[in-house]
Amino acid sequence: MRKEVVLVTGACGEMGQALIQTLSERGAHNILALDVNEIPPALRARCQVALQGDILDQKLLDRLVAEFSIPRIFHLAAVLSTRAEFTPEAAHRVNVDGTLNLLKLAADQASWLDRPVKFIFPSSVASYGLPDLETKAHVGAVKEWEWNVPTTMYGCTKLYAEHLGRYYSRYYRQLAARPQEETVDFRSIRFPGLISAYTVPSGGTSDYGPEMLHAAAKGEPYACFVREDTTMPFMAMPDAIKALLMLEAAPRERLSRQVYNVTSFNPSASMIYRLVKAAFPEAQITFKPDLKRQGIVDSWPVDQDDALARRDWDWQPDYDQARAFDEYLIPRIRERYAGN
Ligand code: AKB
Repeated sequence: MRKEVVLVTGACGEMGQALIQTLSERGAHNILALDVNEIPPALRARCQVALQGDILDQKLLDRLVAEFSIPRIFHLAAVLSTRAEFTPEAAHRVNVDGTLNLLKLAADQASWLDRPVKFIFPSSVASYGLPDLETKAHVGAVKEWEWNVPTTMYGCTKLYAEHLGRYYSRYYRQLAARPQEETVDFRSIRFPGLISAYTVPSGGTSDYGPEMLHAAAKGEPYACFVREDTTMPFMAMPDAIKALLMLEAAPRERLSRQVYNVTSFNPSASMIYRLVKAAFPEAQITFKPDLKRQGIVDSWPVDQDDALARRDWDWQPDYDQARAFDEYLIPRIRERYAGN
């Protein structure tokens, strides 16, 4: 008999770590964590199996299919927006070919299990692309089907992976004599920038928010790489994990779409600066825009309209801007760096 597990790819990433912590606190003892980096002992302790490996390694994925029954997949592994611009083709391989491998694995699993396999996929605000600041100001909060013209390789791969998910869940092997009955139950969330009190992102373009905060808490100087007026949506990490698990648990018949926006607050960079300064008055923060990374954030909307997530699966963030900073980020970050 194959052991039943919940597969989490990108386990060592910011979202992976937070998700595994929450799943294990909720009593999941059957987590199979996969990451291209070595999984640290504290995270490993929360998992039944922790594997270092590449989602592009077909032999490894075949081994997983042979050894495990996998009815739930959180496919979080990805190369983020800034990093992807330096190696677009490599990012495409990880974000698209890697996702394709996982979707194929999910379809095979569904056929073995004779029931749908849940495939939860974090997409991003980077799936949107606005041509200029005037349009960005004019458009405001975007709906899921608007402005799907990303300007980054990361955004292109996220948008395309959403389409692949839709394809695998509805049309995979559509011309076969006997189409597979049970397929992939693909559900995706377009996340805004995420801010965690415990981890610092790497390779993203929304990183200026978390970097400003963590640098201030560590007493390190920080040069913010976007202009003070730069505005995009953000969310505290606990809400991101809550959203993933809520969408996963939502009854399928209530879902009118496969891809949903979620959001929480959308401060300007100068607002983040003020919130950080209020908590850490000694913080040495300057603004030194990097025109190229600035261009990426300028192409992202000021906000996302998450009305459909609220309607279909009762989404609501626990942390608005004030609560995120006052009750989660600032106190937890103080604890995290206390004594440093
Ligand atoms: C990035 O900046 O690449 C990510 C994202 C907005 O999805 N944080």
